[in-house]
Amino acid sequence: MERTLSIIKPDGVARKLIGEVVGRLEKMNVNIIAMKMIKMTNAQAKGFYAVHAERPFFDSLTDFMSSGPVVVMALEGEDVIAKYRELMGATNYKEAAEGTIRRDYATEIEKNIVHGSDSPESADFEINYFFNSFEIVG
Ligand code: FUP
Repeated sequence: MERTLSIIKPDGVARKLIGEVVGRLEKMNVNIIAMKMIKMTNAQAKGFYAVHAERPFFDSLTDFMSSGPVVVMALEGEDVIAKYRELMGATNYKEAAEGTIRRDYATEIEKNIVHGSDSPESADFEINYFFNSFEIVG
């Protein structure tokens, strides 16, 4: 069993795609074990994306991620990190496979609707960044 963090980003929430993303998750063999809507401060977004602090897109990305509400979820299932990243599609939506969330809905490399952890280590950091143990039903 593995866990991962999913975020429906401000563009996904603003475009009323919460149901679409959650619907796709529920069709996969994974369980949503935590879920809430929050609006990050800029500092919280910077803390979340600290691994990207030196990247040229860091300020723009963290401004965007704190620009409106997001839905954060913890998912659990077998091989869920890879499975969920497959459902999301490539970071650059133009390279994302047919039928993926990013291919279907992303409009820019930054505004790509969803986030997913990329390793067990980052999943652990990211889930604990947003949820305490009482909020996880797993
Ligand atoms: P991903 O794991 O697919 O979300 O991608 P990364 O962790 O590499 O990047 C995190 C976010 O930074 C992406 F979702 C979008 C943004 N980004 C840019 O804005 N420009 C880039 O060149 C790369 C990533």
